[in-house]
Amino acid sequence: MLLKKEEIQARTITEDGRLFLQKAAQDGLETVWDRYQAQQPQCGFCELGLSCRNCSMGPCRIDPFGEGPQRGVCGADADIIVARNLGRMIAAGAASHSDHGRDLVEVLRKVGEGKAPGYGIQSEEKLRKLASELGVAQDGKSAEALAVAVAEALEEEFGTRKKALAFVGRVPEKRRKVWEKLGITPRGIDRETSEMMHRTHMGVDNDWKSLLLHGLRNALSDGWGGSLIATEVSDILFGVPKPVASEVNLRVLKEDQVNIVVHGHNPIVSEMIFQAAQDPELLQLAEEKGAQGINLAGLCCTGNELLMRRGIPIAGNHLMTELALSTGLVDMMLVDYQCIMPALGEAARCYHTRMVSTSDKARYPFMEHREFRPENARQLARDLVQEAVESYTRRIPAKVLSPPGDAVKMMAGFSVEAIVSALGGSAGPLIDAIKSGAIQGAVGVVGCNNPKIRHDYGHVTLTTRLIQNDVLVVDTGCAAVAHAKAGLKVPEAAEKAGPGLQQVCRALGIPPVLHMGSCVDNVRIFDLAAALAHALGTDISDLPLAAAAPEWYSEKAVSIACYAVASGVYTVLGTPPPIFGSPNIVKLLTEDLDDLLGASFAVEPDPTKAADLILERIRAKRAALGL
Ligand code: XCC
Ligand code: SF4
Repeated sequence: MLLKKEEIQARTITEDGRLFLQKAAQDGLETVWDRYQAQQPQCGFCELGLSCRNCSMGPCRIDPFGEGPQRGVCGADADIIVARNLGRMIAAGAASHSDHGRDLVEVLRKVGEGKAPGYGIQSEEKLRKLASELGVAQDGKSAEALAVAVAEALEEEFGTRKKALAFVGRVPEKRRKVWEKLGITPRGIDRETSEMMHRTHMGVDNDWKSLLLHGLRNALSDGWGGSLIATEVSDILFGVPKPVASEVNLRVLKEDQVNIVVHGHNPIVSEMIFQAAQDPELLQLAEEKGAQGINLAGLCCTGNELLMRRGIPIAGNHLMTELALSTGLVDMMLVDYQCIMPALGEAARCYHTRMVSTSDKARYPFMEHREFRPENARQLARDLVQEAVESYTRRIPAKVLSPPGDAVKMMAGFSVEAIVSALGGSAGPLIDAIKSGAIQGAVGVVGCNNPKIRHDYGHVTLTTRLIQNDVLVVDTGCAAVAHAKAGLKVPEAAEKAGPGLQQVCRALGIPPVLHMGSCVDNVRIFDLAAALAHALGTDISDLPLAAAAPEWYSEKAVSIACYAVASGVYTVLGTPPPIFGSPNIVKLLTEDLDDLLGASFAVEPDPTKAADLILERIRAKRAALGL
């Protein structure tokens, strides 16, 4: 059934999205938007966070109108139930990022042990830096020996033996004191998540405030632990990102080439596919089959990882993953984990696309499973690229629609190291620009897409308004892809910025919106914020900074938002989190946290209003600094 024009326009602001929503409908493909519609109305108790199924005396729900039951079977009230549910969301998000980090540590160790052919140490400098930060002796150790020792020290971060995670040392002292006072210094990555699961079991922590405080600690174990490890070890293994030019949207898929799309999060798989896709023998094979080459493209965060380090083009963000298949041009899609909709395998059956899952812990219906391990990754990647070439010959011409026009140009690769070097070697010029008011402040616009919000509208509207007001935007994840598609990531986009920011961008040759990577790379933003705070001798919460997740959907985003606020950064959420069943918790998170942490949450689905909230906050922080 064809979709009405208005329906399509209401779903997405993107041109390629609109075209392929119709194509998908023509092909009879069900999308995330169709399923979202079929779910209406969604459960009001769950939306408010007022349902609980933590035990088998339940499930229970609290009547928000005060007429029905106000306690679960165990006696838990609205505050306890909302806090427990939020706590478990944080735990799931922190666990996801941190388990991703752990997989990288495993590869680092195997590289050191010589058991991971094809992988290597791309940044020995970062390895050595991390070693000294972790107190690992370097005395003449080879890079390989050091990799093993550093991996061992990182493994300790996951455990239960420490009083504080090593990377808490990067946090400004004032902030560390705040955490100590509140008792939320993260101790062990797995410990905090495990403790959250314990506390939220029936009959354990029934004080909603203490539950939420532990939620912050759990989130900090992600931000200054699991995610940070994921980013640092990725940099060691695959290189520290540097500014790189690339392209974005579905037009990066090429009709005359073998298209391999990587989707998921962990660069362990995508980097090996990247290597294999350049193998001269495989390129030769592609040519023999009539293809002009092997075209690798990314989706979601593993796409961002490849984009940041290799300039590999990106086909789209979260809500585009099904639509990418509907081009009929994807010869193989390789997935690892997180944000891979279980619907994808079945969707691909409409086309010739080979769907391959690669991680033992992430299986999907209608996908074939080919297990990647450090030991076999190089060979398996080669095999799979070869199979993708075979798959190219089985395209179904009647199902192919090549997106017309050109992809949008973009720039990525802004690691902290790259930003500092663009500034001429220190953060000084950035601080000067903030002091002079040329740049009013900086905001991290991050997070997902969500069919509850018009696709990309939240990101692009918010960010455009911020840069117009001389606020530098840094971004990651699906937000970063949205901004790129909207053309905000080329140096010429400076013309869309206010006069001050425009001048800074032109002088440095950078876009007004800087791509800092995948979602684990949000830690880069906090590294930068901590460095600025150090340089000024203040706390992060004193700086004119903010964060926003206008279209978030994932539990990981909840963890990120919580460590952002706990680190001292005011954070505005577009999609309402399931907390509104507890007025006490809403008040704590949106008001009282300001006194405790110097930062709080706001919930504002309208991105224009969200921008105004942020601008107001930045003005207040500037005034307090006497700027
Ligand atoms: Fe997933 Fe990371 Fe969200 Fe995008 S932004 S939908 S978490 S891919 Ni991470
Ligand atoms: Fe119900 Fe309490 Fe069990 Fe939750 S923990 S399901 S509120 S009895």
